[in-house]
Amino acid sequence: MIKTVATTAYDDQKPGTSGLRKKVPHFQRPNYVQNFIQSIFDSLEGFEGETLVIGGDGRYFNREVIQIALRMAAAAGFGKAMVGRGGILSTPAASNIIRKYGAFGGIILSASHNPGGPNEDFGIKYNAGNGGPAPEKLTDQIFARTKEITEYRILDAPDLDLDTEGSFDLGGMTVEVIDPVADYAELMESLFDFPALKAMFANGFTMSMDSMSAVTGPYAKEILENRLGAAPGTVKNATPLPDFGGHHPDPNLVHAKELHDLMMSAEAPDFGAASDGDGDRNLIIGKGIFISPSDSLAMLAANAHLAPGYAAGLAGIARSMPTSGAADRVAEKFGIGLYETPTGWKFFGNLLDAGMATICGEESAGTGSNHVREKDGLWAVLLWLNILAVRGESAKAIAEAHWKEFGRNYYARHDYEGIDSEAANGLMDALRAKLADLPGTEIAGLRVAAADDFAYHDPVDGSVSSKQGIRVMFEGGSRVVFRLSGTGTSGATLRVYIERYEDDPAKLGEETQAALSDLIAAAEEVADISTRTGRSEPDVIT
Ligand code: G16
Repeated sequence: MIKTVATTAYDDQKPGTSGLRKKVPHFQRPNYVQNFIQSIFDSLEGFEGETLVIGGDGRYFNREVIQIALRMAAAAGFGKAMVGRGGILSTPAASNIIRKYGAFGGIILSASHNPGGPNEDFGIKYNAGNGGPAPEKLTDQIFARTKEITEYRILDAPDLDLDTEGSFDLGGMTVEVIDPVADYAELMESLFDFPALKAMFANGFTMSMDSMSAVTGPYAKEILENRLGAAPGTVKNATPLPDFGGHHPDPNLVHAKELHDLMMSAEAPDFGAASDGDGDRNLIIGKGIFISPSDSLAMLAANAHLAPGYAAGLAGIARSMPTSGAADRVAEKFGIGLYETPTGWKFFGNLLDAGMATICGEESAGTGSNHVREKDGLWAVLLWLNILAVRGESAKAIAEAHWKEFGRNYYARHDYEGIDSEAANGLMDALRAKLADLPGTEIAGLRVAAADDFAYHDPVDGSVSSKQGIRVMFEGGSRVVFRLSGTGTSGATLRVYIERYEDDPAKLGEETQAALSDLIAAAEEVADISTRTGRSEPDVIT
């Protein structure tokens, strides 16, 4: 029986950079989940009898919300729901399932790299039939709907057993509980030279993969250890836990410090990698060298043709605006398009669908390609492995050769987390107000060449997204970029992105923060960071 339940609208269900993210107790408010899911369905058309994919990263509250989503999907008229066993689907795996089985769309439950647990973060996002995050037009519609919703519809039925694979009936809708890993592993096998990787491991190649007690554990174990023959134990923290073992499942140098320390030690294996809560981010650390996400994008793009799936070359490269310009030089060399988008994977979807870009990447530890419509942590790891296998060189040697050929974009991101929202907005407003006067002036000894608030004109659908980050560009090609994060759940997070290009062969091996010190001073001076935020130092530097 379908019940129609009266509800009261909330005014804070605006999806951010990647869906709606809040603390678990916030999601547990009366009908908070139901309102948002109904608002998604109310904003879609033509899904009667179609398939909906549902899965999440296994964090606390995942199972409860999947049961609600299933009952609401049945009430809304979906014909079928595909759910990962145990409610598990990594974000890239969900994107693949949507595409492979021609689903109408999918609901992915995750707050990505944010911590999990009864008082930590949860999230819900909708992905469209191309497998990618809902475009802004749709998230705006969903938000508008959440503000006026008065009722939702739900099937009155008991919970389904999500731990047994098979087909079940739920009020006339078929629920198929599927193996979360198999389709994804098959896709990876179609893109990369598994026999070559197998041979590399058989010849003694060693690696450490930190799955951070998050969703990629079962994927990484199956692919690296079972299919490619990496030594048992190669994948660390391989069991997804609802609270990620109490850690932040964020693959950066702060939260994956153990891996970093190992990779810098005498006992380091040949290669190190990590992924995040929902499996779409990656961290790449070679023996003795951290590869920044921006550099990783450029190096993967420069070498992708060495993997079977990309042997025909790339159609183009896309990167988010705050990501360094390292990939631009690769695109220039290959004579292919380079697209600069706002932060948020959703902006790559049109370029990928139109065949304009093959590889995309972001400074926030995300890289991916046209194989799905999400960034993909394990994909990046496997592409690196494929390149290492073909070139027979270390990651360090490959990085150094890359810098020699293309020059090096020294790059860092400074995050000021959980700052007062008003102070953060005040800082951005003040910067915005002086943009027109900055060109020609000197800041901390550097002359400003240009300054603007980045706006994106989508070349495919003509849509315009403005206010996407403030750029202060200096003579010589260096820049600082300021934006507020769209993924935090408490207060505001100010991100300051700092970049300097260097092609003097004698200056390619500097320590990053030292190489950027004048720009760091300029960022402080132009934005008054310490006075406005009350912080003398960033919380996280990546
Ligand atoms: C999400 C988005 C990414 C974005 C990142 C950081 O990643 O999918 O496109 O780069 O957030 O966004 P912000 O700077 O606004 O916090 P994830 O891995 O959290 O889904």
